[in-house]
Amino acid sequence: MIEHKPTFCRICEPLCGMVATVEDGRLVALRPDKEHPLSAGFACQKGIAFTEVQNDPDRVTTPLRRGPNGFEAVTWDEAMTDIAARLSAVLQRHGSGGVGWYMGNPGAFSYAHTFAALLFIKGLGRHGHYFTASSQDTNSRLIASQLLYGVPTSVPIPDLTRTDLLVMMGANPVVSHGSFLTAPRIKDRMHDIVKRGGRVVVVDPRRTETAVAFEWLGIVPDSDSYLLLSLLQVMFSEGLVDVARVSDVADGVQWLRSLSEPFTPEATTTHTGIDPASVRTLARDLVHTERAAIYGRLGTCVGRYGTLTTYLIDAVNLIAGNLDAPGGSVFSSMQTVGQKWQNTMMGVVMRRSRSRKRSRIGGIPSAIGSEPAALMAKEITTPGDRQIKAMFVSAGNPVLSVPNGDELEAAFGTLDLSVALDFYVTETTSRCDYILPVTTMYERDDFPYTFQAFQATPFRQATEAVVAPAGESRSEWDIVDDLARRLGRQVPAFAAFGAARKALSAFGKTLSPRLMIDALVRMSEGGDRFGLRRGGLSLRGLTERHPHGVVVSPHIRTGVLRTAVAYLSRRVQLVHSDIADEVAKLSQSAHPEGFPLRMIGMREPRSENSWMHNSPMLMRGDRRHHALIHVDDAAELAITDGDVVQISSPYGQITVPVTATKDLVAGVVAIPHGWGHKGTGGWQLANRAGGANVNRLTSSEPNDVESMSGMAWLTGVPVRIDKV
Ligand SMILES: Nc1nc2c(c(=O)[nH]1)N[C@H]1C(S)=C(S)[C@@H](COP(=O)(O)OP(=O)(O)OC[C@H]3O[C@@H](n4cnc5c(=O)[nH]c(N)nc54)[C@H](O)[C@@H]3O)O[C@H]1N2
Ligand SMILES: Nc1nc2c(c(=O)[nH]1)N[C@H]1C(S)=C(S)[C@@H](COP(=O)(O)OP(=O)(O)OC[C@H]3O[C@@H](n4cnc5c(=O)[nH]c(N)nc54)[C@H](O)[C@@H]3O)O[C@H]1N2
Ligand code: SF4
Ligand SMILES: [Mo]
Repeated sequence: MIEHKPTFCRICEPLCGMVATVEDGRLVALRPDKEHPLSAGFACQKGIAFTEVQNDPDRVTTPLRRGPNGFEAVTWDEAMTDIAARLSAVLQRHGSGGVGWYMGNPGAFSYAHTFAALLFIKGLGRHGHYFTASSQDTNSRLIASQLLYGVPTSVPIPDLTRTDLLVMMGANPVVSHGSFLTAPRIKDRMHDIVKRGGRVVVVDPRRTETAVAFEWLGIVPDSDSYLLLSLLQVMFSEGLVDVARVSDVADGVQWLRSLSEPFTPEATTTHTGIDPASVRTLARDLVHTERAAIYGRLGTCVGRYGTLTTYLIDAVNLIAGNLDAPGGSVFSSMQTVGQKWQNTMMGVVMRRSRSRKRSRIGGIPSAIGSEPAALMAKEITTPGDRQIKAMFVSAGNPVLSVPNGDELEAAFGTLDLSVALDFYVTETTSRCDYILPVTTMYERDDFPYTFQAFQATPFRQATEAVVAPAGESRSEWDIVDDLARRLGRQVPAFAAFGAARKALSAFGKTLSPRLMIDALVRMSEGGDRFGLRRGGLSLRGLTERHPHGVVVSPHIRTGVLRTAVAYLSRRVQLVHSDIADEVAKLSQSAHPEGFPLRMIGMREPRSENSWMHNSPMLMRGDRRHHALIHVDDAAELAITDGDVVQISSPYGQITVPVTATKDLVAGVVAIPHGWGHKGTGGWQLANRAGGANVNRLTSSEPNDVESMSGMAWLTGVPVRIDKV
């Protein structure tokens, strides 16, 4: 039997609509959904190629245990009995502080997975170590929000469908398809801005695929704070700021003014490489364009001053009069009933956990309850109270994605217990005692909860699983639920969870994350309020009545700042001594001698971080890892295209072939991450493609972790190139 089931892709953030062709219970093809209101027949190559991941002969579909001769298949019961026993021993000897969980990027695309990881690690006790890919991605964004608005979850996004000037810093949506900005067909939406007479300006050290399509302003890596301080300086000194209006909604406008005062465009040009006249013009345009927004993403989050830079991006939006205004930088959200007080409560909890909880190594304050993954290896190897002895990794490949992969790889070898929840044998999972096979996105029901707050057009879609789990695969939730049952007596929170489950089952309900997500949909904008609003949405209503999804409102609501801000004053807080300290640090930071170049990242259209290099469709044309350097630097070093070079930083080195280009600021080297596959088992095609692990060049030293948010330092890393 052949069926065509509407669903959506969950590889990256636009969540494009897909139609899955299922033949006798097997996924045989994926095609873009023409009836999806926003992606409207668009999907990228990765989305289409997912059939090859789903049916990959290298996929792990039975539990694997590592033995002296490599991995061997075991039954679920064997695996879980042993894991529970060993975990129990760790808990007895070391308490919850002996256990860690790292959840990687794909975890954020499954609400049940996120719940599972949190239930597990927080349920074990107060001292468990929780890490996520967020400390390599976005914690600086979240901490800037916490400072400004009192809560990490109030993250403004550009009002893409209405803006007339979009300044993009450190983002390359033509390749990435947008991040912290869920907008299917984002390239078309940006072209719409130009079509209605507006502009898109891309501030980036590389003339990226996005910069080529719009306007490029080249910048020296990791110098964005200087540019932003100058924009503020110009706005204040030229009297462009409506101080009374801004002071109505924010505290500390004069403080910000003094902070930015020394940073004239003439003073910052040596750092940024941007001429003063361009800075002045940009500042004026941001103020005078009725609908303008400045947006920063990965490139501005992963420098040494990610929190400061992100704070300044929002400050520029605020000072220019563009925050919470149509076409400006706006707060999208599900508009749940009682949102204002939910935010207030959340703000209190987050601020308390931040002031109380610091990482054992490095003393970094907790960022939304998580620790810096860059310090994970040291948390495993450094003796003492709360040393990690048992580690769980779900949906992550930290050996490739986190600074100093070699150190982490070695650290895994010292653990009493290591368990991966994944469907591939990877550079990380191959180091674990167990690999527990999980369901893919098409084998689970879903509602993209994490991305609701970033929707450029408020939209809802939910999906049921389109195929049954392959082999013996199980969902992350079922795995954690099983472990919680086995540890029930020992862990009070799990015992309480078990009791609640029992109580609910008496009413014919299953205690699962689905129950909570359904409640959320029902109580938010467009929801059915549990029957009080006829025709409103519920999770089931979404899948049954709106299989292609539904737009709940044509635009993001504005005028919501007092709800977005969680401080009781309901006013944006600009004054923070940590921010002043970071500004002071800016001028002190020097680069080490002997490393004249700066390394930046580069995402590729046919890669998704480290995990799609085993798809033949995506690896066509003998794709290989390579770095880009500027033609002038290549000439100086007598390097020609295709030469294999050694790239060294103060922290490590790699060898990789290079290509010379004019599309870079001179002195910059761009290297994609997610390569460096190795090993004999596991993903065979990926292993053959090999490449180098760029995170051998990045630092896992506590001093190199951004002190406010625990972010890994991934851009602007000093490097040197030598011919080999
Ligand atoms: N095809 C593809 N799509 C993806 C992914 C993928 O691996 N492949 N990964 C997904 C993930 S996990 C994420 S988080 C998103 C990220 O999506 P984006 O936020 O769009 O990030 P990138 O594509 O990495 O683009 C970051 C840009 O910042 C620039 N940059 C580097 N350093 C600096 C700097 O100091 N200042 C400035 N102004 N710019 C700088 C880089 O040159 C690069 O063009 O993409 C997602 N989408
Ligand atoms: N130098 C440098 N380093 C970077 C970056 C950079 O730009 N430069 N980018 C950073 C960013 S933004 C990110 S998000 C991280 C990503 O880093 P990670 O999240 O640590 O790694 P991924 O490569 O995304 O690996 C995802 C893993 O999840 C598995 N997987 C896929 N779907 C599922 C699922 O549904 N369930 C489970 N359990 N497993 C699944 C895949 O098989 C794969 O093993 O990398 C970061 N590292
Ligand atoms: S752009 Fe992202 S969400 Fe859309 S099809 Fe491609 S991988 Fe999937
Ligand atoms: Mo990411």
